[in-house]
Amino acid sequence: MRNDRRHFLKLGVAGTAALAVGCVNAVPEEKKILTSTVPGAAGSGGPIILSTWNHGLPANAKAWEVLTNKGTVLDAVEQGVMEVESDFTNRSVGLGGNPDRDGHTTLDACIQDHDGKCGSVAFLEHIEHPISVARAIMERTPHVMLVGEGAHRWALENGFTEKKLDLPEVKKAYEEWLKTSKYKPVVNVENHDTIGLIAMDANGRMAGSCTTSGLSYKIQGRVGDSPIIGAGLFVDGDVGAACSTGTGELVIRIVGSHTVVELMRQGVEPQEACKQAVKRILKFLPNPKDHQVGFLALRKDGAYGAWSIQKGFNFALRTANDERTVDVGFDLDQR
Ligand code: SD4
Repeated sequence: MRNDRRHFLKLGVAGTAALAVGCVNAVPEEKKILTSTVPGAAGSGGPIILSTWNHGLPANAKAWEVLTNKGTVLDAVEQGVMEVESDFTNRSVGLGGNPDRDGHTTLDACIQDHDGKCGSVAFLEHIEHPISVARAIMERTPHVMLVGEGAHRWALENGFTEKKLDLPEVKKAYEEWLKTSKYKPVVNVENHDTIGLIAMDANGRMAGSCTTSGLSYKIQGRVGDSPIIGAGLFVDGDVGAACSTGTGELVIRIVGSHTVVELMRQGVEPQEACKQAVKRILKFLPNPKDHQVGFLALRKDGAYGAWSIQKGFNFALRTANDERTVDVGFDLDQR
């Protein structure tokens, strides 16, 4: 897998320049990303897969494999993020995630299809693939969201099995944290690595998924934006899809992903839609340097964009001709 970011960026500038349908915003070169369409994708704009952060590369690779082996786009978004849920070195997704302040790793996830059908699970423990539980809730119950003990019981009754991990590194870091018990999210480091993945197949069908262990050392029972449809993820096949990462409390306040999709519905370009959503957050945020939020958007014609509060957010892109990460533009300069 190619994952050298500088290499990708070089490719990115050359590649996307040729494809650009318009470069929005007069920002310095290093803060700029292009809104582009996908080569050879006239009409539907797909297949295309976008996902948050570097761990989006293996997730996209899996999702691509599913799509190119006749899987549905829903299968692709589920199986893509399952790769990351099963990476137990990841401290903010899946069972390898850092615990809450009481020592429990609790998981949140959601999934949504082209037609807006959705499923969600939150505050779930000891299940390796919360994204699959979310999908099963969508497909096998009359509900959208199950949480905590009820969700756990339902999952076990419906074919999921328990997995209990005891990872020494996680335990050690938790014990270290207990010495001060100070809750302070570290921007872009250990607690902003949720994976959100949005995709479109060759027929223009879209879907999205989002999965996280949430903020490290959170209060027990805390749930962020990631399993909240409209906040951490929103898909409307008539318009496009969006997902978010970062401080969930801020995203929930503006129903972030829904906001991005609605802005695209009104004709705003994907990157600009993400930027306007970030702007809404910045308006009420007294201490923006302490927070990161990033939005990622895909329009139904294959145009895409992203924006974040500050430097450090990137996303992974996969199309027939392109596999790379893209550094995202931002509002606050932290250099
Ligand atoms: C949350 N948005 O729970 C998530 C945080 C995140 O890795 O991005 N975590 O608020």
